[in-house]
Amino acid sequence: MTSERYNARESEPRWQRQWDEKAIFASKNDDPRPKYYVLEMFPYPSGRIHIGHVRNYTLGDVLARFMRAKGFNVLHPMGWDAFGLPAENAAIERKVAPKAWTYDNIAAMKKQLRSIGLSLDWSREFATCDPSYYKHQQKLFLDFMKAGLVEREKRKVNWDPVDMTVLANEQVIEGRGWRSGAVIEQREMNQWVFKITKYSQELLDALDTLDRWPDKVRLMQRNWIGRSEGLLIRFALDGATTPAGESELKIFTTRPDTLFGAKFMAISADHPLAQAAAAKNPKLAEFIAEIKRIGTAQEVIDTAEKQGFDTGIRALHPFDPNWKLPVYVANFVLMEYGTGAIFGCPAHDQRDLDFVNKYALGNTPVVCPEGQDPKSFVITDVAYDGDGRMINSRFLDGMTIDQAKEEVAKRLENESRGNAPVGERQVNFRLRDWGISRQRYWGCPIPVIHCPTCDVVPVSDKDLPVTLPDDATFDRPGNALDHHPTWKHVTCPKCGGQAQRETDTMDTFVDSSWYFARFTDPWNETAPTTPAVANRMMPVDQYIGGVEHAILHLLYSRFFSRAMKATGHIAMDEPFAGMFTQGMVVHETYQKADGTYVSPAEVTIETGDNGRRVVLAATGEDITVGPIEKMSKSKKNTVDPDDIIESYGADVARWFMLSDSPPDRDVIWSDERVQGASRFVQRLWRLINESSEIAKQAPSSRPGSFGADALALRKAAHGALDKVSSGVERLHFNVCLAHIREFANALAEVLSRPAKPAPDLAWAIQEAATILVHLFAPMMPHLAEECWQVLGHTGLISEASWPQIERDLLVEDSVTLVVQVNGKKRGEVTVASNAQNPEIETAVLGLDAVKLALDGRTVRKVIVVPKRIVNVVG
Ligand code: ANZ
Ligand code: ZN
Repeated sequence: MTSERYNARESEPRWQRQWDEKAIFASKNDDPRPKYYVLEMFPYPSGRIHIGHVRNYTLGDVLARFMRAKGFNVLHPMGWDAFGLPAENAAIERKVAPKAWTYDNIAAMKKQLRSIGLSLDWSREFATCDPSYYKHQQKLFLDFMKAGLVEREKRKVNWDPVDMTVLANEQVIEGRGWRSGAVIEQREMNQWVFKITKYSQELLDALDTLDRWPDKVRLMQRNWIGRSEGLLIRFALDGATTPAGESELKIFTTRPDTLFGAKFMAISADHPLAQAAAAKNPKLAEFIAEIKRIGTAQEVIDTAEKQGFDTGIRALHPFDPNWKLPVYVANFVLMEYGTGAIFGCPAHDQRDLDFVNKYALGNTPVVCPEGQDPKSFVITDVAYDGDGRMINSRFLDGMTIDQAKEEVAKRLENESRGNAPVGERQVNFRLRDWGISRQRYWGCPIPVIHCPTCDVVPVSDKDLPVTLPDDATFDRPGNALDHHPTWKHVTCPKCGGQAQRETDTMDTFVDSSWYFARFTDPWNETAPTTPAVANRMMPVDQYIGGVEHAILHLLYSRFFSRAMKATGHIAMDEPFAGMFTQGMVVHETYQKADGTYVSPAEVTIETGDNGRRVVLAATGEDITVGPIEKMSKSKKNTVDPDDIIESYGADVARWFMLSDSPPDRDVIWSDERVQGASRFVQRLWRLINESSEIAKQAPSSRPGSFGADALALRKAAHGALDKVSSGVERLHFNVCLAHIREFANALAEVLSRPAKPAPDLAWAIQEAATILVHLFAPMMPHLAEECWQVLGHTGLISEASWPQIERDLLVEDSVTLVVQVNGKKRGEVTVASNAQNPEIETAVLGLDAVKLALDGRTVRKVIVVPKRIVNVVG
């Protein structure tokens, strides 16, 4: 028996080398076994792995190793989401080329990833900044263009005057650039867009089919797509008040039932009517300029105070030509949604209510909650958006909201002005086309050429990839591609004249929208995918990543699959059959008396009778323990995966990550608990070594029968096997770990008995130890390899099959009977060993296999041969 401690530092690299040398995690595309594709969101090569990565990749690795043992051809690849701003910032700050910076980081992080012991197929590795990857992305762009899924559009964009780039709305925080902090300006620019809105309805509908996605993610996508059904209404304008050439105002509303509660109209600052009115009204022009300065990004609009300016124009109520409504320019109306104009009903919309209260326009409630007296129902500060009956609404009075909506729609549809109906039912989506142009160097070049004669000319396939120049300079702000002395100057492929390359590069979200498809055949040099292979290996069976990507990344990927299907690169709509969002790794924060943060590595924690005392290790001064928060550099509450692996080993880090909370919740990093995991590793090591001594005395073949002690241990082993198997499939890892601990305790108890075990028990101990190693192998693969050897097994456990569950051990005192139909075996049934015949008959006749074999015939007789066979005659 060994008294040596398990030495992770010595063992882990040794097994990692063996796995590598035998390339056991490389999956083959022509492997005939059923495939299983596990994917974790690939990392951005920032330079170092952080603890969140360790958690993410450990979750995926457990599943990958388990499915491999279950006999699947597991695809578990890894790559690098390698384009993006930080590389350019490094170039500016440290004078290193973005390419060198990126690839150095990749090398460093790859080394770190290897030390975690992940079962990855590195033969498929690529970085999105490899020309051999983005070449195919350029091809996809051109194919999408031919298919009408790419367009050039004048767009109002968020312009960051410091970073000199266009920002997405999400990158604008309180009106400022997320990186630079500069006040964002609105600019009209020609942008390349992907026509994701062609799929709005489809992307929405298909959410219902994604039953292995978290509900919250589906809800977030649903809201982002934002489908609403409503009515487009053409309001006539009072000619006496209206600028020449304007005669009507189109609005979109989801609440046509509230028309009789209307108090004002509001239009966007970008609305043509606003422009027309401002031409003759300098005060209005000034107001418009002011609200444009603040910006119309959603973020800004939601938080800014509601403001308006009366244009003097009056609109006529569609049901009463004598009812005139003032038309305001308002800062909360977006030009990009609906028609850029609304009618305001303050009693039933909070925003409208805030607005009228500010400008003293009053309100009239038109929906009265059930049970309220309409006469006393008044609205002051809080709008009512619930159910009820129509009031103060002429012919709508007494109707429900739905009835009123229908009535208004019907009447206005049937009324016409000019040659068009006044009302028209309409479906609107919040989802906008995806603007992918970025005025940045370190991204995938957009493969088109601008020719003064021929306009936009696509680069031909044979000229792909359009590669980035290596000698770009970053000594002045703006797009280094644009500044490059020669790169953009080319001859037009069509007319041979002088022309210029597009200098915009693609949004990095494009890079991550199809990498999972590329992983299926990254060796194909001539096409983005090999459809036959991609269609076999896709979709990803289990995708795992942070909830921060729940909207954009997943939606863009879903769009890409559809666009790639439309252009013949893959055959499926949905790229991810299963989606899992993991929680964060969080940690206490530590602060000195002066408020500055110190890192966990700098403090010592003393646990005594008076509770915990935290002091600064260097000086002994008291440290205040602050709230538990997401690990971040600014709060200094991070732990470095390298340090953890160096002191405890990867297996301990992996075990800890999995044990302490459900994978979709946050896990609190705690040194004490990590030490607990470390002690458990040593305990398992002793347990397996002790078991191996006994195993040597076990009979070489399975005993014919088992005594009570052996049976009890076997039941514990197969029970644990059953629970862990189903737990891993559902990613309930923390529950699995609890079962493993419990089973280890049961085995330890048997080993602690003084008497020498009888042969049947020795056999059961050997079996139990082997099962135990199988169970923790996905979580602690290095320790498992070492234990596998100790138990005398040959080969690697990473290549071994998952043990067979003996189901009859799962049922308390049960027997398994062979079930026959007309003498032919159709299955088995496990029943309590004292079960009576009627009970057995019911169980047998309930089996699908029996019903199938009977094929509708009536049962004539059921013969039970006790403890052996049941024959159904029919
Ligand atoms: C009158 C009304 C009365 C409205 C009421 C709401 C409540 P969703 O569900 O998001 O589609 N709206 C329409 N276009 C807008 C724009 N460009 N900018 C800002 N707001 C706009 O919301 C549709 C509702 O949002 C519409 O219905 C309109 O206000 C407003 F008691 O019309 B409603
Ligand atoms: Zn030309």
